[in-house]
Amino acid sequence: MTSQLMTKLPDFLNARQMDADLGLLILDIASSCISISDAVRKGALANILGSAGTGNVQGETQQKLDIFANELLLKSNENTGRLAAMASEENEEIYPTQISSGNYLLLFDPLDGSSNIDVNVSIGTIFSILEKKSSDQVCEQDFLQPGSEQVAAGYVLYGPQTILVLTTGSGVNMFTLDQENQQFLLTNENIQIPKDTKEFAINMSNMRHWAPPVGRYVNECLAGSTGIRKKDFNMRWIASMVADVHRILIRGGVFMYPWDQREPNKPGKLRLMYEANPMSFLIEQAGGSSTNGKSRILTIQPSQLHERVSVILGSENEVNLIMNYHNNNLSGEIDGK
Ligand code: AHM
Ligand code: MG
Repeated sequence: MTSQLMTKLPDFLNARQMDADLGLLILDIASSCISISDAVRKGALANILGSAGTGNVQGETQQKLDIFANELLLKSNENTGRLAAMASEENEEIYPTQISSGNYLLLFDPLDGSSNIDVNVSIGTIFSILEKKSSDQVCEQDFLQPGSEQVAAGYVLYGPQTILVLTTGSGVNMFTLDQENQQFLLTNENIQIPKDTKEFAINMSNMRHWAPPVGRYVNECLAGSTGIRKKDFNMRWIASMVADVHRILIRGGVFMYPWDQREPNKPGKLRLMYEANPMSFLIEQAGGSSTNGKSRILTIQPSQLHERVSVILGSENEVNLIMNYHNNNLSGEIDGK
């Protein structure tokens, strides 16, 4: 099909007969991400690479692009009247909008995979949309809803192509940015993740710190066709959750960023509300599964905006196996001896 015949994002949203403000909010986010994509593509030419020399609420050093993407999303969404408030990985507190009467709440990780910015590897923006349920003045409590309450979620991947992946609760669809006309066109409909896989994604350098069920699972994958799994596995780790999840949506696989002993008091590295929840919504809508090892991520009741969570998601049968190892505490060996 030529690009002239492909469905444009606004037409796709109109055909879904969703609440008009929700459709417009998704278009606002898409438009902000086109601007972020332009900056990513200019890189050094726009003096956008390198450290900003500041830190965020997570204690992480901010890159110039983290700050640029964050400011762009905040500023371009604060006067639309569609949002009551926003929350970002880069802001400790919630960000009430100028016209805080909007019905929606937007959460985002403006630039995920920051360690990949300066080495020209894929990065992305992750977003989650909730309804504001109370009529009181907006506060952090309004955001603390389980992921199952999301009305829409998605990400924009800044890779060889810029791709928007979106769910509004009835399947997952992908749109590719037509650079020339600055618009997203529908390129993959109703994505389904294969139930089985031979590919896993985890940062192997943390192996000695993992809990026994994770160690057991990975060791069984590494044992390949002569081991208990009776098949050879492949491994990938891009260190951009957006890019790793995108691969899983396209060809299956399992992604893990589990709790580990480096920071035993934290449940994991990734953030529940603007990383794990939107990705879990997409994965489930595409027929996959997502868990913290014991429970479905989308059922977790958040107690803080920036809370962290252990994440295991992807092909259903594989995630179920890892969950089974956690629930039955079938530890096995971590070091493979
Ligand atoms: P960020 O939001 O600060 O970029 O951190 C999240 C990223 C994920 O995209 C990725 O899966 C993970 O951190 C990689 O972590 P590590 O460098 O420990 O492998
Ligand atoms: Mg992130």
